[in-house]
Amino acid sequence: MGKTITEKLIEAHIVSGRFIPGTEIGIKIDQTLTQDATGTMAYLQFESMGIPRVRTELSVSYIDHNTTQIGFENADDHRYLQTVAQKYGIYLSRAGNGICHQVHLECFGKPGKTLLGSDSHTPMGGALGMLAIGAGGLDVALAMAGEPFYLTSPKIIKINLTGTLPPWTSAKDIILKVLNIFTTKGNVGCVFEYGGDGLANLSVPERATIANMGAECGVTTSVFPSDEMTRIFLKAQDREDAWREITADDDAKYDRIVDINLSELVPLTAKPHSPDNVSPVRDIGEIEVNQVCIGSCTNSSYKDLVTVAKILKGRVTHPGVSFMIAPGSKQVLENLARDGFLADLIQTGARIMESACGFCIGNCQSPQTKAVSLRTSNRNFLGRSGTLDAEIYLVSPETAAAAVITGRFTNPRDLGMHYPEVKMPEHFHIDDSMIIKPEDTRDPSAIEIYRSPNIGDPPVNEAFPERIKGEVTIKVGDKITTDHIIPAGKRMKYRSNIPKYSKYFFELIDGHFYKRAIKIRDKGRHNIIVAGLSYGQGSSREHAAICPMCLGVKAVIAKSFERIHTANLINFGILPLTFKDEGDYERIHQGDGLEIRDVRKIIENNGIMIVKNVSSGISFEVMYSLSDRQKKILLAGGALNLRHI
Ligand code: MIC
Ligand code: SF4
Repeated sequence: MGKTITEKLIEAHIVSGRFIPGTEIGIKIDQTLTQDATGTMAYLQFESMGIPRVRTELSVSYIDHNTTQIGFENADDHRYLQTVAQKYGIYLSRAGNGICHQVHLECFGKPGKTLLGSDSHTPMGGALGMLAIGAGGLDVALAMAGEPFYLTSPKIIKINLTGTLPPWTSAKDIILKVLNIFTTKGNVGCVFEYGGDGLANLSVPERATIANMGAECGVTTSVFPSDEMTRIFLKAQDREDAWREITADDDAKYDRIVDINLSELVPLTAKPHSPDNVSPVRDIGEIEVNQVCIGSCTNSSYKDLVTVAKILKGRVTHPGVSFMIAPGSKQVLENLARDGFLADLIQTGARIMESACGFCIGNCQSPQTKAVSLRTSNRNFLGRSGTLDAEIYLVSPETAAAAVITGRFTNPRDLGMHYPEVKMPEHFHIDDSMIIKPEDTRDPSAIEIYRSPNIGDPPVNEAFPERIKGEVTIKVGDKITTDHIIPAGKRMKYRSNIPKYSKYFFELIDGHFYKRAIKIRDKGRHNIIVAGLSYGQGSSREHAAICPMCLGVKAVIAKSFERIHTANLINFGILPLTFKDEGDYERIHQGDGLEIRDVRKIIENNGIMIVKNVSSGISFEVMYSLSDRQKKILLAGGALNLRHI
């Protein structure tokens, strides 16, 4: 029987288990990436493993998230990361060189390879025919130590693209259509594999926007074939030798096939506060726009920004709009400058920002009170911009540019212009001098790792208790994202300082959570979180599991969980449980006392788990899904504990 691309990639890397959807397999990881906000913890964990040099084909440490540098913390973290990279044989992409996913695509991605990254948008590498997966920092540290990465054999959904994009629509509209179909919940354990005639006109950067935002649907990853378009892109990057063809067999079998006719697409937007809240732009009405931000890892490629420059040439930014551009990488910025487009953007009044995450993670450029902000980024979760009552809409670069001119939400088709034709250059100007290579360091053993007061040791947990006895510290609803759980933005500089960062746990939902949790923990009782559907959407940040570990959280009971967050909870010794009867969610309240007896024994023997609500007297059954490997990790109190036993 023929094979899908996903099966081919997995089978070439499988080291344990068998590819049967729903069962756990281990795969060999060829490449890893980290970014600074998740990287410091990942490298502290790697250091604690006592391995002299990374055991991957390639590992890259990017500095792109915490580059605002208010206070000493970010700069100290950067220095730490640089010395770690030099000591352990890791490439370091310096601050200013660009956003990890864009730079990885340009400089390192290779068709057919596996890539594990401590960032949820790592699947962007799928645009090159890689199996690129996002994970918590500890899983990436383990991969750097040469250990396999474990995942559930996925179901494979083919997204069959036909037709051609009409003028004024682009890759963002394709992925917003996908989000409209699949939503942000219910896709755990699936891979999106793209195919169909519609691919013929989609360049790698366009595919990258689509693969990147598959993360919003919660899929394990998204995969594109490695075809002629891939070869053209790699050649333009002076890396044609990295190319090899990878396509699905004609008779490959998929779990589901969904057709999207590109010719029928119209400009789309995701309204506040979820990427799946999708509407045609024409249905929004001409509401006033206060801010436009173009960039992030999703739409910051050369083609995106040249399209914007051509739409805006000779125009002036509307007086009601603050207009930002953050090019995805130094390469993009430099090529825009050399080809004259940067001058056009500057003339328009664009505020040119560093090639970094910046506004996307709420690190800067928070909009005004109750602002309407149009962004080409991938997430519009409540509060992520740094302004709690701002209304963030996700749009294509074309729709963003239209609002820069008119100051209102505008269907770009109504601008009355010809749609600018933009071709990708046959060769980019390439200068990778902002990447420090392992071979640049003569004597790695002589490198002394830089440590600062903001960088602690990786926190340690105790073994999992015999029984859970504690309180529902908080009860939250559906689609709680990791941005709700532990905010980034101005708090992100404490990523290397867990005791400090933990103070902001659930800050956006309940400012008193921390004090309550400490009180319960200090009474020798456990904290328990109760949640609705799709708990832990969004980011891969393992701090959403490390901080609660330090606050004495032992279990999260939810209607359902997202993939990366589940793995992170287990890695830090917190038990993810789901309601057997979702109706029990209604019968449980914040402050209720809960008890699970013999919890270790039940897990060891695959027994039925009953939670006793001591406050109401009601008992209910919960489910857990743990492989033997995960049971060992959990019972040891986390993956690092298990390694050190
Ligand atoms: C994000 O887009 O939310 C982030 C910031 O890139 C995160 C990683 C992090 O929290 O550091 C992600 O996507 O995993
Ligand atoms: Fe950075 Fe935003 Fe991309 Fe996350 S989504 S990696 S914060 S640009």
